[in-house]
Amino acid sequence: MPPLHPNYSSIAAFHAKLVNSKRILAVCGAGLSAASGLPTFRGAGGIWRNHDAMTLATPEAFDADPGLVWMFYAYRRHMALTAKPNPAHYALAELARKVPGFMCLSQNVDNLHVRASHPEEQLRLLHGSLFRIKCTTCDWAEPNNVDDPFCDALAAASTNNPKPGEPHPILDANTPLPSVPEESLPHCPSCKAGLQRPGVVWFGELLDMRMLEEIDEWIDDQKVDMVLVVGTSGVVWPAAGFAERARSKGKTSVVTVNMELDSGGRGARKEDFGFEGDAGTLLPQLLEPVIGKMVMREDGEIMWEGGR
Ligand code: BV8
Ligand code: ZN
Repeated sequence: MPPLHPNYSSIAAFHAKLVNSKRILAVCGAGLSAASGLPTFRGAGGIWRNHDAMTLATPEAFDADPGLVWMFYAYRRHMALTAKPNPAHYALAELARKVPGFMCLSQNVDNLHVRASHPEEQLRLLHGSLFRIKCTTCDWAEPNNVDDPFCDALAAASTNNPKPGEPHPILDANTPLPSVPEESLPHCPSCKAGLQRPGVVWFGELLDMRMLEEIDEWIDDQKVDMVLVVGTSGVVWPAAGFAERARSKGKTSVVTVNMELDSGGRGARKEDFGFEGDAGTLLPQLLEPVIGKMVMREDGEIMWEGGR
């Protein structure tokens, strides 16, 4: 279905808008980390053994079977630690350094933005982090725990796939999971009573209210020139609502970067843009006039040539 207006996927038209944009918001989802090899929630990646990932990301699932939910999270911690930030993470971090009026909101809990040295004052992790650990009962928390395995009882989640190219045994519903009794899981070192749990926001849980207020203040402060909506299905609230809120101050370009532009631009306004493909490849190209060309030095250091 042809886009409704000629500029929708025009990189030149997008670049013309980008270089004049002072306030840019990004709302990122699991598709941003796909190029780093991490599965998204929808599609094949969304199924963990025979569980829909969304059903495991709830307080009820954790209460019912903390061992199973912890095995799911321990596996995702291991995957995220093994993964590396991709060029899109680095491009967003460089955009933050070059555009002080850029704010990145991410739904991802994989810590890849932080590992790409994204300036922390221009990053909000809406749904927490796999590497923040907190107590189910008191306010004890450990901000950055990267132990892998997380504990002995969860060691099965931290093994690399013995048969690469085939599903990891832990993903195979026919391979029984080692049982993980609650007493084998780490308890809170402070109150002793609570269990340690992943410091992520589960479905049905509130996001950090102070953070939400800050985001609303940032959006409402002045006109937002551009919202980059990167690799997200836009299903989860309140994250899905920020792009429209940003429009309320005037001509804001909503720029969708997604493997599948499902609506093909239908419903897009004439100031909007849409680019179909892998965010890991597209984003560095789209942001080049401001961030320059990404160069990987011999020592693995990422440099940027040109740009602002
Ligand atoms: C809350 C952490 C108060 C855990 C996650 C209205 C208002 C408020 C709440 C609700 C509401 N309506 C419904 C609710 C309840 C719920 C909700 O939104 N439900 C949905 C399912 C309808 N929201 C909540 O519960 C939130 N809490 O608001 O509290 C409240 C509570 C109840 C009722 C009312 C009010 C808390 C939500 C946070 C949940 N925690 N993560 C964990 O990770 O385990 S969400 C989790 O799923 C991820 O963090 C992520 O946010 C989400 C998955 O979404 P995406 O990131 O978009 O990923 P997805 O796989 O869906 O899509 C990937 C996209 O990438 C696709 O479009 C694909 O095409 C594209 N793609 C793929 N590859 C690439 C690519 N794009 C580019 N390049 C590629 N290579
Ligand atoms: Zn405690």
